[in-house]
Amino acid sequence: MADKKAAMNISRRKLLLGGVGSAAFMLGTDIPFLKNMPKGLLPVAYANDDVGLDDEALIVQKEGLTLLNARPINMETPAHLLDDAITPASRLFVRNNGIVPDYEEHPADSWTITIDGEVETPLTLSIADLKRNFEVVTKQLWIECGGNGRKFYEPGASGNQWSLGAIGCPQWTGVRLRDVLKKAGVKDTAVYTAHHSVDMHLSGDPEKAPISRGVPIAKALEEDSIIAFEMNGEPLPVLNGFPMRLVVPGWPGSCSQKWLKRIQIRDQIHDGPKMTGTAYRMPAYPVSPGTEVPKEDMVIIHEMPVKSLVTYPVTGSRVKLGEEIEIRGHAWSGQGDVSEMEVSIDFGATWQKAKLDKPVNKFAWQHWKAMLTFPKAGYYEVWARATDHTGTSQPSVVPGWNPKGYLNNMQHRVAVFAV
Ligand SMILES: Nc1nc2c(c(=O)[nH]1)N[C@H]1C(S)=C(S)[C@@H](COP(=O)(O)O)O[C@H]1N2
Ligand SMILES: [Mo]
Repeated sequence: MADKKAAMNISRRKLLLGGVGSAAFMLGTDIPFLKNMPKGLLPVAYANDDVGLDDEALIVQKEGLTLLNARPINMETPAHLLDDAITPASRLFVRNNGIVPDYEEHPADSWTITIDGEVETPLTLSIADLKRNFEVVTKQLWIECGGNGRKFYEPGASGNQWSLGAIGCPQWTGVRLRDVLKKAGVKDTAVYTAHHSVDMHLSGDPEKAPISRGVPIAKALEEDSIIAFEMNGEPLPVLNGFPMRLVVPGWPGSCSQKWLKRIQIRDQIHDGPKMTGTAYRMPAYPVSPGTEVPKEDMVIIHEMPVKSLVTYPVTGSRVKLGEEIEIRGHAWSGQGDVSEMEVSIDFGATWQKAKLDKPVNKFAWQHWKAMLTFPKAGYYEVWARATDHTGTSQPSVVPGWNPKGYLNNMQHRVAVFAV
């Protein structure tokens, strides 16, 4: 607790250095009597047990995101704020299971990761070692939480009530996970990776990890996954894994361990926290809503399903009757490329093809746009539907119910009023 207090004092200082103007910014609203506020007074709104001041300082770096939970910090991005081709750091969602490590205690230049377990030569590597010994690559890779869309399941599932915004596609710089594993020499006995970090369990118990997941060794050895130390050309944001994280594209975001310290190669399927029970698992067969599925029938999620977003216009927009407007967004699939994008303004009765770009690299989301005119004044919904190269499309209703509310890839609908 003493540590926590110290951390709070540090950020209190930081906040005060920023002045009262920044306090108003941090509150997310104007302070009408700002001129009367004594210099150095800390707004009482911060006297909140749920959010440490340090956390507040991190949360405001994500301006415009919706805070779903403050402990642990979970924030999603409204769809219209995902309009950029490359997601800015400030707009990438945050999904934490535990307490964010104290970044002042973990400077990037002394941080190392260890590769051990079923390998010939265990390795311990700093960022400088990674840069020196391996090819540095930059790729745009989307990352989506397995629970994105959970909110729309009936009956509801426990967990963060993500709507649409637990997705983003920044540009990552790092080294290929494959190259590092090859250097360590993966033994024939290798079955699964196990990812370990330094974020603390909410209970504060240092023996417990909030999350430690992994992937089959074959997935880890594909060329797409990277150990990243930069996002959009800058050090990783603290909330997104500073100073090093995994990015394992195409699979649930939970495979992309943040604040990465160790990759252990195991001779069995990893059984760390959030690998067992119902976590990140789906029923092996379709079940009716509300069913209690036996644990042994729950299987680990691999690829994320095909999905898309409308990022412009924002839902509820008014458009001038007879005027042509551009509708646009992004599409992605854990199966690889999206091959077709369509939009409908008549509740799915007819569909119009959108122009769809190729991805800049595998597992980058693809931009799409369509020009639309509305025939009469009134209320419309624009529905967007992506189809991936396997011929699989997004459903127009919530797909198969499951106990934890994963993999909802229902079509995104935005309301438009033609006036
Ligand atoms: N160490 C650690 N890594 C983690 C998590 C976490 O809580 N701790 N959350 C995981 C989950 S569930 C997701 S969806 C992604 C989210 O990445 P982001 O917060 O950078 O968007 O990080 C993953 N990596
Ligand atoms: Mo997640």
